[in-house]
Amino acid sequence: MVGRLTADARSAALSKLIGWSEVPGRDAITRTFTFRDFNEAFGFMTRAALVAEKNDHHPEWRNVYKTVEVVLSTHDAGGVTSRDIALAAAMNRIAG
Ligand code: HBI
Repeated sequence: MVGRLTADARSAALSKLIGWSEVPGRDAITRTFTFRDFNEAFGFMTRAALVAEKNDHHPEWRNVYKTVEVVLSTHDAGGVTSRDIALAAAMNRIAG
């Protein structure tokens, strides 16, 4: 199992991830993506879901119309790991 990142390592990784920030009071990271419409938001979720399933690492997320609110944390490890950073980077690439 991959281990939780230290606070310093998490900050360093976050500084390279546009739009992502720490969740207050929880060892997790979050970003809210806003698209032009529901179609684009759901297209993003579909592509991100394929990456998540391929890597066996899944997001907590909530879709309301054209926004997708994502929270990433590695449940097995009880906090943010390199797997969350990798999925966050993939989501940023998918969102363009
Ligand atoms: N997704 N975010 C997240 N965290 C996990 O620990 C996790 C997961 N998806 C699948 C998964 N773990 C499995 O490896 C275990 O539940 C068996």
